[in-house]
Amino acid sequence: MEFEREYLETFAWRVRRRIILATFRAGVSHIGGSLSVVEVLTCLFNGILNVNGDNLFSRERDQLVLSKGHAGLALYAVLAEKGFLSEEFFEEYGCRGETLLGIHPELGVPGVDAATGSLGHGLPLGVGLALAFKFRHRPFHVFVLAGDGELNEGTNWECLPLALRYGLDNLTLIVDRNHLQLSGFTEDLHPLEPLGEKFKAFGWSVQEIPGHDFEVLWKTLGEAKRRNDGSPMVVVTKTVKGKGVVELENRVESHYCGLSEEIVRKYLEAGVQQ
Ligand SMILES: Cc1ncc(C[n+]2csc(CCOP(=O)(O)OP(=O)(O)O)c2C)c(N)n1
Ligand SMILES: [Mg+2]
Repeated sequence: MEFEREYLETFAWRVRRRIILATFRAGVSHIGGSLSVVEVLTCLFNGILNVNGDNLFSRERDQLVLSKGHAGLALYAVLAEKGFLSEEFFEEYGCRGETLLGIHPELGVPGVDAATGSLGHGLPLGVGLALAFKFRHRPFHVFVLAGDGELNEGTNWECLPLALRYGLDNLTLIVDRNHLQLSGFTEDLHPLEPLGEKFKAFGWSVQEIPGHDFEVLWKTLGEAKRRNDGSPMVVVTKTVKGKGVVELENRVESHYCGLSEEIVRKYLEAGVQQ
């Protein structure tokens, strides 16, 4: 697909609407970290990943590991918006009964490539998938989407040298740099800066970009996928936790909370903000 800003903006608005309504129905969700990755996921599923309705369960295509699995609702909302999940199935989110659509992504959900939720395992898994593609001469790309607080897990840092050693230019780590983790700001609790410099010191290519800007995201993620330079890459997307719902933006409480009817109504009435 060509870059179409208006299409992407409308898609993202509709994804946020799904996240908001599903949270309202469920009573509570990891809404803050779901809202901060909407633009990234919107780009990935509208032209970056070669996923379509016919290859949802396949390993013979690009793979996405949603390492910050607590944002599963954002992924489901995108999959539903693409028509990859039925409306009935999407509405199972948050219901207490038997469903595959729980808080964290599970294999068996169409379009979910990795079961995640225990933080710190997505990047090691992504390294393995990218290595397998290299060994088997497959032309596919692996994207791993991780939280910034998630980088507290040592497993992320342990596999950086391995990705470099095997020249995994078919692997891109996206870090959702919203500066908040579960109980506070990352720089107060477990400082990460200078984050880009740290990845560079491991020999990775680094891009630090605004994470809600479609034009920049589209260009950066597209180039990340096309590269062929023998080095793994990290794209640090500077985002706002709770993005799109003013009452939640940049607030610790937005990590896991519910929404008032008034907030839901306000969002729906505001419509797409171009
Ligand atoms: C191994 C592990 N420890 C703890 C948790 C609980 N937990 C869920 S989300 C979260 C905070 C993650 O922060 P961040 O990665 O910055 O997520 P975001 O801001 O994108 O929501 C924690 C500690 C977990 N899921 N897995
Ligand atoms: Mg965070």
